[in-house]
Amino acid sequence: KPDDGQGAVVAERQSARVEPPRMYQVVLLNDDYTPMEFVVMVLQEFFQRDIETATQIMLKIHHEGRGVCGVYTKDVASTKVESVLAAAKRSGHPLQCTMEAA
Ligand code: TYC
Repeated sequence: KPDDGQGAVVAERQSARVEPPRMYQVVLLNDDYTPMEFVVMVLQEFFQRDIETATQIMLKIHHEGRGVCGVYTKDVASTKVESVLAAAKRSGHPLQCTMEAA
């Protein structure tokens, strides 16, 4: 009996359904004014980093100009960027935070 093609269609739909979501890096940018302690606090508070890892990431940003804080789905990354920018603004620091496709 000839193949009606339904199996392939179902298989295709199933594989499409489990495609992993696109991921986004949340990136912090260096500046000359934001205190190092504030950046470490941000990395602990919003990115669940322990103090040693947070300090390492902060220093990498300080020396290299930018650094990845974490990789998340689009909605989570976007919320983290907004939270960081709000906290920086509230504290009067010029800290900049962006997201980019991983
Ligand atoms: N460069 C800042 C200073 O010397 C520290 C800093 C690190 C600022 C990381 C922003 O994303 C940043 N106080």
